[in-house]
Amino acid sequence: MKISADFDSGNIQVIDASDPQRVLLAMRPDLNSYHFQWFHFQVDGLQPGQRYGFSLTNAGQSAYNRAWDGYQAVASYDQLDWFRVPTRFEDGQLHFELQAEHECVRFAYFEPYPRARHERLIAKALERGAELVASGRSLEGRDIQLLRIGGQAGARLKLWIIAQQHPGEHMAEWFMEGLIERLQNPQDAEITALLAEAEFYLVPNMNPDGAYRGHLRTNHAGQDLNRAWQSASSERSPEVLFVLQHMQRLGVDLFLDIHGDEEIPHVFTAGCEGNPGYTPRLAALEEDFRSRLVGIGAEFQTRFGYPRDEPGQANLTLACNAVGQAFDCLSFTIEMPFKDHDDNPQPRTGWNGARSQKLGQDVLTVLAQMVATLR
Ligand code: GEM
Ligand code: ZN
Repeated sequence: MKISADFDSGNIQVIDASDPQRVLLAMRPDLNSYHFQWFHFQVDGLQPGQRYGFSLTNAGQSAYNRAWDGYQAVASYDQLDWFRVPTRFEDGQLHFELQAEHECVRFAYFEPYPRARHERLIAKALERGAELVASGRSLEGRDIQLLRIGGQAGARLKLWIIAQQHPGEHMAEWFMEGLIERLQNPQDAEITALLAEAEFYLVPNMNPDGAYRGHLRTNHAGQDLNRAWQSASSERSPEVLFVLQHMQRLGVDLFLDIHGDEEIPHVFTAGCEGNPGYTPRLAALEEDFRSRLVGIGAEFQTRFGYPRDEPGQANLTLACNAVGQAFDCLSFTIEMPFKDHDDNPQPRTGWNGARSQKLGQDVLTVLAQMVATLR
């Protein structure tokens, strides 16, 4: 049996692979940071029919160590169909097992969004008429594409959506893929009407270095990008600086920042209720967005989420709060689960890429309904 993680978004260290029933592994922390939770590795040389067991021995020390309860790891034989495998968290270790059906399998924390797929997503979007507004550079020199879709003469609003500031939150780029696919469908009447009023500024992946390196939360400098929106710098967070400069140049009428949550088994939003500039207008827009997303039958709910910030107590280093405050616009963090959306459990896959894509498309329906009210 051979275990490897030397590939895009790979992360694992082998401690002892001598017992195939209990292979001992550890997650590697983000470079220059103490965070870890993401894992992704390949096992070759399996014997079909045999049962294998794997233990992440440092799960109890991970960034969100309370998140393992109710969590099931994902596996795939072809890197297209990802399914959950029996998993339990016990004595600080995460144990999962597989009855092998093929000689080679991959395991991951969540269905990975590959960098190669990112390149195809960008190329296809450009072929279909998206414009590359600018390309930022990560610390390691990877491209951070800012796309514009729309841009029709009468489109008065600028709607911004960014994803995967936290590199282990791969559901975020799946969401973007679904959203871009729908935005570029010329047969979609709702989208045609929306694009007559608004143009979209999209950053499908904010943190390509972290994603490539198999990080959970930070970039190459160990910086959590979603804590850098008051202090963006070319040394530590050029990814954020790039987007902020274009926002200041172009303006923002709506902002969505797409994330995944390790712990909560639901899709939810976090808003700007703690911002000093929060107003009844913004509160009404938030309420309208949430109730419409529930109303159209999207996989979304409003009962579970983060505790609400007290008035004036928002952390303005977060993108959602910083942008909402600076541009006086509707601004949300959208959170999808690593586990499942328990309002609509799907045990074979849990929450996955396809459900994230669909959520991206459903959010567009709500934006189409609300576009006249955003500003
Ligand atoms: C988040 S986003 C937290 C938003 N919270 C409030 N109260 N507005 C983060 O950056 O920690 C969660 C995530 O990473 O997905
Ligand atoms: Zn996040």
